[in-house]
Amino acid sequence: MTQTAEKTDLAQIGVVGLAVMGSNLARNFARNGNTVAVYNRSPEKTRALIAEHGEEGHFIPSETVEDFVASLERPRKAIIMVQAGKATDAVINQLADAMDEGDIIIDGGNALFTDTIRREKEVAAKGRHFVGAGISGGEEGALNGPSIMPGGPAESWETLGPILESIAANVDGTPCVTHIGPDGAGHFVKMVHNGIEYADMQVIGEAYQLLRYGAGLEPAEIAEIFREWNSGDLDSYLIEITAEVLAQKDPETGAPLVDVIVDAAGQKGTGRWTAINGLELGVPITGIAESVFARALSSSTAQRVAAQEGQLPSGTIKQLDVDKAEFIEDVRRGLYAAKLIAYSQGFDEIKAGSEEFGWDVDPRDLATIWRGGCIIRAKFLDRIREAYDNNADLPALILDPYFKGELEGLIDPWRRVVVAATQLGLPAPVFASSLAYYDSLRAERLPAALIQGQRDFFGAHTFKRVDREGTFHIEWSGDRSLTES
Ligand code: NBP
Repeated sequence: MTQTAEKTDLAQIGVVGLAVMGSNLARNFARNGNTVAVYNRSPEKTRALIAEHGEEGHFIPSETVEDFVASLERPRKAIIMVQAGKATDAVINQLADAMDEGDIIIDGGNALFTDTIRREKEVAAKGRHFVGAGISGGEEGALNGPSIMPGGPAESWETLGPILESIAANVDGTPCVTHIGPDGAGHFVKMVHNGIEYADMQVIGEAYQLLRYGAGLEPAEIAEIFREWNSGDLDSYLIEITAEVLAQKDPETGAPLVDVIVDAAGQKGTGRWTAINGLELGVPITGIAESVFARALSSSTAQRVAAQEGQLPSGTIKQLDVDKAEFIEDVRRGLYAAKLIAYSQGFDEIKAGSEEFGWDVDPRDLATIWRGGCIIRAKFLDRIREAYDNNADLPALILDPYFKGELEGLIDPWRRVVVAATQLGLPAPVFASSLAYYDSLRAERLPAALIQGQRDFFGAHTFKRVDREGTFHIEWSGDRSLTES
């Protein structure tokens, strides 16, 4: 069993599931001085990991769950990196049966937080600890330093914390991992992180679309623009990789790669979960929801083909009546504004979820651990941290004085871009819906008053008055007098 272990007879951590994420995570643990127990359902993956990377550190490979568990130091700590859903449940049960009181099972997959809440109860009933940990950064992050969002019991963090800190990304000496809160808190926060990622990617996509088909720029030119943007307020991983993708030529045809990729965006579900949860909690996460819809629309091939073949009218405004350089700068500013809204809404959802489930999540922690390793890492997360440092009860991120100041210079360009996109018939759902959200928040009066009137008319749902307390109804089908209930 102990083929490559030299440092110690037992492993400090184990990894179950050695597909791309699990094997990279195991290598990361090993490279950082930990002895790592590894196990995969099909032994070929375990053997391949040891054959290809065994020399990177100390591994203890096993071909049965029992041997794997026996190779772990107590309290045993095992991270599951298998397919989300039934596979995760199956592995949790196997581990819980083979482990002892006080051992820690960590689910590092993208589980739905309600599953994590359920699993935590089930595992706790067997006397084991269960930690649902969101891990962001994809394959590259798993290998070189992810951002990790562990939930679960606080006492498990005491044992687990140092070992997770040893592999997490590190920014200015601070590891991108901290205990987020009890049971499902970690996976909830990871879910919203992914939702923000959807919105960020969509708004970048919209900016590209506007520059390409509004300003008539070529992908290589737009790549340069994104490269430049990456040195300012928008400095972030997603902007950086956007420049890379846009600059890439198709190795087969030499055409811009973006032109040979089918324009139907895939999704694995975390963005959809974030949108559904936003609806359930009553939190307007318009940027995230629009991004999920935009991906769904992009993949609605039959409808898109029919709409193109039927040649739905586009209107007659074709020319962009703005200076190209000014338009590019407007798009940059509009992108920054819409991105701020997406993050602000995401933090709102986390606050609402934390209150609903009693997690006491600290938004400052997220701004800290998302600065490195994860897909939404961005320079302005430092500013988000400062915003919550200055006021932990900030009603909305965009109400922080720094961000309010930033928005001052963004509003007019943002409006101009939305107008231009509308006139040109270029879809920019996140640019536009974020602006509508922003204006709704600012509005002194919303048409909700009229909606309350309509609801009272057809359903006697009653309404409240602006001038005194109480609940009121108009006798709509009678004498239209006011009654108080
Ligand atoms: P996959 O999600 O592709 O899962 C493959 C792994 O699951 C293999 O090790 C497979 O074992 C194992 N497995 C399955 Br399928 N059914 C099993 C069962 N009933 N019992 C035991 N093992 C089973 O792997 P991945 O892409 O590395 O992702 C792992 C987790 O990390 C997922 O939850 C994913 O959502 C999450 N995640 C992925 C990324 C990413 O960028 N890929 C990023 C962040 C999080 P086998 O070899 O025997 O078939």
